[in-house]
Amino acid sequence: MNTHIDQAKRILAVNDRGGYTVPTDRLYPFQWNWDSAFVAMGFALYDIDRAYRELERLVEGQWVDGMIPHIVFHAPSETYFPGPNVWRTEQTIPTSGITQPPVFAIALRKLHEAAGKGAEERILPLYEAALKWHRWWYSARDPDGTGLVALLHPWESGSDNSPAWDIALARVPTDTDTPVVRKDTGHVDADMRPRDEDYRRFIHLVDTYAACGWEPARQWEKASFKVAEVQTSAILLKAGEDLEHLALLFGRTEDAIEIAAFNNRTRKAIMAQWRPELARFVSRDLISGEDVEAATQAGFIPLLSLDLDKQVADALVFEMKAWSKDLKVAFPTTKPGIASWEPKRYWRGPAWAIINWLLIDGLNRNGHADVAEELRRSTIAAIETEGFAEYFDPVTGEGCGGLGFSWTAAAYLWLERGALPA
Ligand code: 2M8
Repeated sequence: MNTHIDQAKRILAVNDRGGYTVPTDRLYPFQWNWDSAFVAMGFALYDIDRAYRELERLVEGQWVDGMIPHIVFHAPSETYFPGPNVWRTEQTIPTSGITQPPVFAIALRKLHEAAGKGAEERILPLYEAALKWHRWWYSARDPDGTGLVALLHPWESGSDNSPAWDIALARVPTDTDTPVVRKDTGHVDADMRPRDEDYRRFIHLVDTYAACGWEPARQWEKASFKVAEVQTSAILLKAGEDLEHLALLFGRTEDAIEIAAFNNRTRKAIMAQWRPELARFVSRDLISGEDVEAATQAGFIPLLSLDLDKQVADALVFEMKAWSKDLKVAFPTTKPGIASWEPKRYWRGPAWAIINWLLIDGLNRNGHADVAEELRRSTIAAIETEGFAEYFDPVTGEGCGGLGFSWTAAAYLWLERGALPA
């Protein structure tokens, strides 16, 4: 018996707060959106009931307009900032007012496959919730029908302080109505976290959107940060493919046609963001109209949801290998050696097991099973050596950030089973 598997399951049990899983104790004491989707896939390997429960509890926080918020504050806690009183969303169950990468429907398909026939009754409300959320993405975050969805806050990307936001975030003022009282730096080393200035801009955006009553059209108009983002769009497309698959299985032909139209639009739009000279896909800053050229992991995530020409896939893989050269743990979230590269600071360099999971699926999809297998093995080795850390310093391999981390445990359970196609 692999004791690491037992440990991973124990972490998920310890982080259970009653049908939902906190990312880690104290640092993140609530339910986070994309964390829960990854965790549900982990549970699906050995406890399908608990896997469904994770998603059901997340959906308790869904808004009437379809948005699934990035945090659901099921129970009070004083160990995190910003809490519900900063978000002021006035929902029955307190939630944040922004969203996070839509991994949900990817998880839903995996749960359905694990549950087998006869599980429709339980999955249908979750399917409906996912469809509502996908509609929200296209109406609220792509009102012009471009096919790329936009983020109005860096936290929506899940890659909070990525160098991808440096130019766009610098335009956001640092003044806030809400006092910024950070709690994160009381739990982990400040050198591993976003800077105070980043936090002031993050909260300035929260204040702005709260003043819009969290109404999507008003937020769109007032946003001083608006990025049509390639990683989120690629995840949305993969989730859209999985949702379309479920719609067809459930005989929901009209839904399937609607979802296929979303998917086709996004597929074409992401492809148009390929930049051969960079050997990466790029996001677009909707305020300046410029490409976001910062060298981050986001540029490779379209592997997950596009069937790329061999030439494009080979160029991406060549670039990924160049970034990974001499590292102890791939894949770095920023290109090593460039000015913004900080191997210990959160999303500015470290390797994250869940990003690797997405890349592994994408590499398998695009005919690079050998590179996928290498990344799978090195992710497993990093976790077995350092434990279930939030993320890893790619140079030293050191586990950093929060410990006993739920999505790292879920990724371990998933990746440990062997190289599986997406
Ligand atoms: C981190 O983000 C939160 C804000 O959502 C924070 O730093 O306070 C990110 O790593 C994000 O991707 C993740 O979902 C969250 C919980 O693990 O933590």
